Amino acid sequence: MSPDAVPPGAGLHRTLPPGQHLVREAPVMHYGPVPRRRPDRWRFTVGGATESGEEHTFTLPQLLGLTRAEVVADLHCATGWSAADLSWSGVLARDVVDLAPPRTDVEHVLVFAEYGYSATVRLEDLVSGRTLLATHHDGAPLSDERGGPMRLILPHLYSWKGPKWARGWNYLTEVQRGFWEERGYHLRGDVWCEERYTHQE
Ligand SMILES: Nc1nc2c(c(=O)[nH]1)N[C@H]1C(S)=C(S)[C@@H](COP(=O)(O)O)O[C@H]1N2
Ligand SMILES: [Mo]
Repeated sequence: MSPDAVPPGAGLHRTLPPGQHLVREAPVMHYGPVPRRRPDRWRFTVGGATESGEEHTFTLPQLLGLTRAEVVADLHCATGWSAADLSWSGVLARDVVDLAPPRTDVEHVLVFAEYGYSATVRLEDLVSGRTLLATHHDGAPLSDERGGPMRLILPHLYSWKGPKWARGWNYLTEVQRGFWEERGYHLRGDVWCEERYTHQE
């Protein structure tokens, strides 16, 4: 058991997804360096197969002006740890989809972040009522290492599907695999169905 694993009986009695163990705190985990903030240049871009055929771009103040939403959710890393009851706030990804809608034949999006990180997400997962473009954690703005100014929180999928430093998504009419989906991980990644690996697709 890793040092920060919670011993059985010590904490909450909760149902974890299959194959996951509870840790007290989510370790900071990502591939590559933490990007430097450039608020003046920061844009969130929704492109690909949009309904209008045009790319939509949003500044951070524009996104911060949308209706605020709060989600309490666990983080489930595909390596096996889960951190429980993290509180996030931000704006619903669904509200951004409404402002920048896809064509009717779109089933997936490729969410992208700084430095070329990306994740494939089903459109139906993106528009779930609990999918958040989070700007805050525990009431404070997201730190650099936790993905500030914005990260995607998708509670029912493994957390690799939630890019930190998110910068937009492209609507796909043909499936395109993201960073981990190209490296052996599952296209959908539902934690409750334990969809970890490509060979399970
Ligand atoms: N941009 C980016 N976002 C990322 C990753 C990454 O490598 N790059 N890793 C993902 C993975 S695998 C996990 S488990 C979570 C970890 O979030 P945390 O550092 O807040 O614990 O970030 C996800 N988001
Ligand atoms: Mo992860």
